[in-house]
Amino acid sequence: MIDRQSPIPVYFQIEQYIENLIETEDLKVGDRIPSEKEFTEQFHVSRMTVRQAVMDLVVQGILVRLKGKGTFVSGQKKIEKPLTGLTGFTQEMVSRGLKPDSRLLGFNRLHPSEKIAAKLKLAEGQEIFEVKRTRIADGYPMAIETTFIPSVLVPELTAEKANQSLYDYIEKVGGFAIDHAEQTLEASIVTIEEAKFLEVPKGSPVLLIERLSFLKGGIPFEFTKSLYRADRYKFIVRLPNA
Ligand code: 16G
Repeated sequence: MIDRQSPIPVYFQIEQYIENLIETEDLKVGDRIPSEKEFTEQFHVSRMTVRQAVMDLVVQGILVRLKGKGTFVSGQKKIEKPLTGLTGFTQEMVSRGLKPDSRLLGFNRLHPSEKIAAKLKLAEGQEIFEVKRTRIADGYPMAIETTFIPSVLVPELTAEKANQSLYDYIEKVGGFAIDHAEQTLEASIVTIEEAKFLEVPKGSPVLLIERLSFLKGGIPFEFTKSLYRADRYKFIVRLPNA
């Protein structure tokens, strides 16, 4: 089963073997995978090699480790999010049948930095709300988002309201029509603090997305910095023939 002549590292071959068992449904969601000892005997490899393969799959969210019980197939596939179409987190999760939730990490009314003021086209002295949230789907942390909104647009915003859908609030309470957004996407890794909020090992990969969104008439209403877990998200772009 293991090809020692292959340039593909042995741990990676074991990873592929386990992924293949899941694909062919020899291992189903919720099944316990064989123990490190069983794999070591089956493949004649060291425990370290098996551990590396299993940990890689745990970090990707394909397997989940339960203390004292073993390692199981998690059944969590990556969320595939199209990069076209302007939707908010709450709307997106509901449309996938997942229960959206947020944990408020910070809520402040303050004077913006020059960078934020320029992005939101704010006049001197205008304030912003800064809302920092962990975004959760079905109980699992998916992203950390820091949103900046001009306070003049939503003067009555409170911490409690900011912990629900901001897009809903802007449209239903503010009475504004959300029009379009500009977005960038980069690779990044979490800080120690972010790792804690996202419940991932330190140094884990994330997708850093910055979004500047506009109301009808071209008024910028939010600048948001999002860190999406790279093991839970996959972004899809449709490319028409150029
Ligand atoms: C999404 C947006 C974020 C927006 C939020 C509103 C991305 C990368 N980011 O997470 O910019 O502020 O939705 O969601 O998609 P809400 O209506 O649930 O507060």
